[in-house]
Amino acid sequence: DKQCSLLLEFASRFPLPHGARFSYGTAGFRSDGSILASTVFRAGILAALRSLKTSSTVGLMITASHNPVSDNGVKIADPDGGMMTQRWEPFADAIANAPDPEHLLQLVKDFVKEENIPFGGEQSAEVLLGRDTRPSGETLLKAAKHGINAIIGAVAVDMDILTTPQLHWMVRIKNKGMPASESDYLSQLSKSFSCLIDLVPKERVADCSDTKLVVDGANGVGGEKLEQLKKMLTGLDICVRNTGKKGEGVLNEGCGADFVQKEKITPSGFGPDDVGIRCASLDGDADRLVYFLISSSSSKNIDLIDGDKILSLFAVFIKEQFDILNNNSDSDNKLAVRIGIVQTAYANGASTSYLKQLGLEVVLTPTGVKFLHKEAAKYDIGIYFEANGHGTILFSESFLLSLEARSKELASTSSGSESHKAVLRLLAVSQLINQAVGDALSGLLLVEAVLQYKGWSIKRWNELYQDLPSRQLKVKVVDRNAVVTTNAETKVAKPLGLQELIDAETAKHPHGRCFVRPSGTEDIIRVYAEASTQEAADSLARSVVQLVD
Ligand code: 16G
Ligand code: ZN
Repeated sequence: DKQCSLLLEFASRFPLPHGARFSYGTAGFRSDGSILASTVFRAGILAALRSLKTSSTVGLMITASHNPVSDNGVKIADPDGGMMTQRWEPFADAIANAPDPEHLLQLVKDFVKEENIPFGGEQSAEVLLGRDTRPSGETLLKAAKHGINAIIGAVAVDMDILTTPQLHWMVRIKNKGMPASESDYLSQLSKSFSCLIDLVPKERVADCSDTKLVVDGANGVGGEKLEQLKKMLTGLDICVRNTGKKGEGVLNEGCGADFVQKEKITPSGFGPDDVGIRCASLDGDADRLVYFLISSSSSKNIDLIDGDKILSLFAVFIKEQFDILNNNSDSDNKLAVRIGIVQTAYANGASTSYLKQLGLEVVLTPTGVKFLHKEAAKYDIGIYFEANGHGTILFSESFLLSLEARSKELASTSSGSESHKAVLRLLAVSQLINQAVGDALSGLLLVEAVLQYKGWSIKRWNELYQDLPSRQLKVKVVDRNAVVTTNAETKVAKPLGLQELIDAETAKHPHGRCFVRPSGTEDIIRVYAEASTQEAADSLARSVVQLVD
């Protein structure tokens, strides 16, 4: 019929590159940008089917995040703005690797039958498309459009260059029936930020002279968007470097959140003049954020303030609002809340101890946003972060309703009271922070607002706890899947006996902690070790590398 011949015709224009294999990993499909057209075309089909299945708008983002500029990738955002359901990943893999148009069509036909997808033009579908600043993005975006247009009834809406979290936000907000353009996004962020700043206690405003912030934009899309956002903000003096403008440098090269977090040295464009100043780094698609402090002009070393410490800052702030609220309420009017902190095995042990000491519930999940996000969604307020700087805060719908009700009640009984302000701050956080996915721009504004609220310098923030020395190494292996982990990647299940060897090695090092896991993005095994001294962490990591090799 018409649908089948359309799909066959379009597919024939995007042949599978010879010998290539694609897998929808932790962050979607990723590869060299030059061989991705067929994959992105097929991801377009996937997105259109996802939209048909859910009768909602979905998103398709073309980015390879912190990877080199020649790489690219594609991932799908589900109707709630989160990552595409894992249940569909096997189908994604299957169509990406279908050898020819006929096989592709057959896979699609089988799948729509199995999933009961209204197929053949009975229903309409909508896919929002975004891409980062990579040069290969423009052609790949066209391939995605073809994929979407190969499904009758599906419409592609090109949102042009966006950060990954902007696209996820738009999908989420659009499906709530609210205005979801880029300017809606920017105004929601700037409004909720200024609301938080207005709620900074008067006696602390004097401590907030330290408004200067220098941001490394990774020469990617984030720098460009931050330039736009900063025009809408007051009370903050933001200087963006590595904006990606001509002549400033190459995307992610010697800069960006991934570089800064892994290398722990100053990114390009930063130097002795920045000693003592609050600095932050975004990654190439602006879904990761880290802060850093250059403490000496004679060294490239930095004090890194990673995702764990951003998480801790947020946790302190949110917990404090509940303390204010509940200390000022009589016993039968307290607002019960379940706050959950979600980390991965990469979280520095010192951060986990610190958070537990605050009396918070901490759980670990495997690496990858989809796992953390899902766990955080189980709480009234779930705060998740990976050490690499990806994270956000989730408020459950029902808890937001009770916060709003409380806010109304307080507005009539004790407007302007400390309790009222605490509730307003929490509501502003729920507006500022991107609830679809980790977002460096909204995270950065929340960090800035909380620092002003606390009257804290970056140095004071960094002193919340002291990171345990750690070391990450990688081992090239023939088959990374030979290593199978369990307990949120903290233990090895296979090969048998390896965990006992790691345990024995770890026991030799004071405060030792060590785990190994197959990377979800590269053909390697990663080794992480932590101990009371850097030498011990290094030696533990090195000995465990020997065990894996
Ligand atoms: C991807 C993940 C990130 C994770 C990283 C681990 C998303 C959107 N991104 O970038 O969360 O930390 O992979 O990489 O899920 P690895 O498996 O190579 O260590
Ligand atoms: Zn990223």
